[in-house]
Amino acid sequence: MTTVYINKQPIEVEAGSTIFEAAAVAGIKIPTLCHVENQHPKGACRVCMVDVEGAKSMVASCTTPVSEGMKIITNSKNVREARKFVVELLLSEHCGECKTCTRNNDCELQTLALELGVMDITYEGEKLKSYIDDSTPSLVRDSGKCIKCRRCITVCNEIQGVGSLFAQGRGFESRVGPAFDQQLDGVTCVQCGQCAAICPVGAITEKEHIDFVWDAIEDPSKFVVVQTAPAIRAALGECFDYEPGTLITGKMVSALRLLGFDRVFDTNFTADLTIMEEGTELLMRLKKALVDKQQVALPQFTSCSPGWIKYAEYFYPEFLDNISTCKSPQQMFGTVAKTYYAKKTGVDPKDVIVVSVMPCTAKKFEAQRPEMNDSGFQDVDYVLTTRELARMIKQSGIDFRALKDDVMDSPMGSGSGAADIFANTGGVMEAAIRTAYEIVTGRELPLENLHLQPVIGLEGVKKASLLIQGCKPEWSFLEGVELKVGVAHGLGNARKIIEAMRGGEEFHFIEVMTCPGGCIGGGGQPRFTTNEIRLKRIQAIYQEDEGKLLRKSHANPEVQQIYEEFLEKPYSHLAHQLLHTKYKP
Ligand code: HC1
Repeated sequence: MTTVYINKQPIEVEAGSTIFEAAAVAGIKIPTLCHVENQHPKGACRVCMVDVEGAKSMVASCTTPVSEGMKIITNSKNVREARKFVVELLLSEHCGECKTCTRNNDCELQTLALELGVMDITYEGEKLKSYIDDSTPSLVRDSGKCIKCRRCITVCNEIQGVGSLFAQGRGFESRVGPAFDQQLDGVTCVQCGQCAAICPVGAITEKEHIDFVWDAIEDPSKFVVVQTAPAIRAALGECFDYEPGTLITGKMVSALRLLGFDRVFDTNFTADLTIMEEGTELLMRLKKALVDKQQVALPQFTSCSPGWIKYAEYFYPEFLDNISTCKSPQQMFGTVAKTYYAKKTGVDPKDVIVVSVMPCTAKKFEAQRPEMNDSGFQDVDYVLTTRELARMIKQSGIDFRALKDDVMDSPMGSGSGAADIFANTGGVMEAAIRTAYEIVTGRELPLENLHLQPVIGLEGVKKASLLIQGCKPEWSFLEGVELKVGVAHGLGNARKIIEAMRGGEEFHFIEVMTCPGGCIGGGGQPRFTTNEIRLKRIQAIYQEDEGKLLRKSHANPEVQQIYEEFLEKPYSHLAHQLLHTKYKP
């Protein structure tokens, strides 16, 4: 341990800590615009300046390690003036018009300027050029608002391992973006939006669908249905000042009705449907490999996270056959809304508009993929992020906190606890095992054994191995098989598990979620997500699961109903036609 003095108070910190970390231990907040949790500090923004006795000049606290007896001042006129100076310089070239910026009142630079008492920009000079890149369906970049803090570069390269954003140029000409000033659609961007979630200003944001959705709602010829992803219910409340991890499912349903949607449904319904289809697919692959001795692509990868699909297309096209052919629950929902539901209710499918509320920016891209039109129309029309839904609720003047709880419409509004946990890393795996166990053994999985502990939590790569015993006669080929499963969240971790696989490690089934923590940490979720917040959202999702009587996908009566009335059985011809797809390199 090392003893340092912060503002004259002695404090013991771990040797090798930075001043920034030591101050946090002492409960002192040092402002920063470039820090990324658990990542090597970059010292890019220079806002975290502190005085150190004996140093020639002020130092950036995030890159300066502590030493024994170091005397640090974090709060003095000098320090405050230095930070104010840095913020003024940033503002002097920043061409953000706060009044019309989507980040107004939610901007770290704006907040810091206010906190530091910046009332005037003394250094007015040339402004950055505003170059707008809206080349992808999901994201919009505005170079004029970029403060070059490099947080987006850190998440894109060091956490996601995608490598689409870099710093380039020098001095006033320096800028952040894809190499050689290309647009995002010209590089390997997977549109996960982790850059948009961590950007301190309005330089990278989701491409808004709000106005399209308002137009659809106000068009009397349209029947507008909305689906909400599992992760929304554990995070939307943060936009209305609830503590992270507060479940607001019932209020969310009420708000969606007040916004004017004709029906309010749950993506959880199709998450349960996904388990039926994806579980069947896995069992078929295993049968082909073990009984028919056919060459079959194993392990099977999950397919619900569109950033992961895009990542595999760019970096691991040789594994595309390993990805489950199931569409994601979002896309399955769109397809059955425009076929099964339209037919059942007598609405012309051409008039059905499907809106999704997703924690994910890449879902906007997924909805527009050319493969996603098996209903005869684009299956999902518009995708709102959690943040966009919050903006719509605020635009409409709804007092969210005062709303009463409501429930989703039926059918297609019921989801099991297994569907809820899709929102967390490890959740799809656990949901699949809950169902596969009962199908294969014919025995009920006791409630106390529902959680698959080794795949729960924020470890980047998780593994479990399950010995299959007591199979029904038709599944006897699985008797004694040790099922090996893996879970990765964050694309950097996906790379690790794939490389382990390439190195000879055996898996049968692997869940990959694009974003750290899974969808609860998606690029469209309320800012700013830390691991502490991720854990609180995860806790809320398990609370939702544990509070339900219905906790297994195959037991969902609405799922049983759609098979009886429409799809016939999992993996049927019609199910294959509507719910499955094939990704092309
Ligand atoms: Fe997800 Fe999914 S869980 S991908 O993380 O499979 O976005 O929440 O909706 O489609 O159900 C996201 C969340 C979401 C899909 C489901």
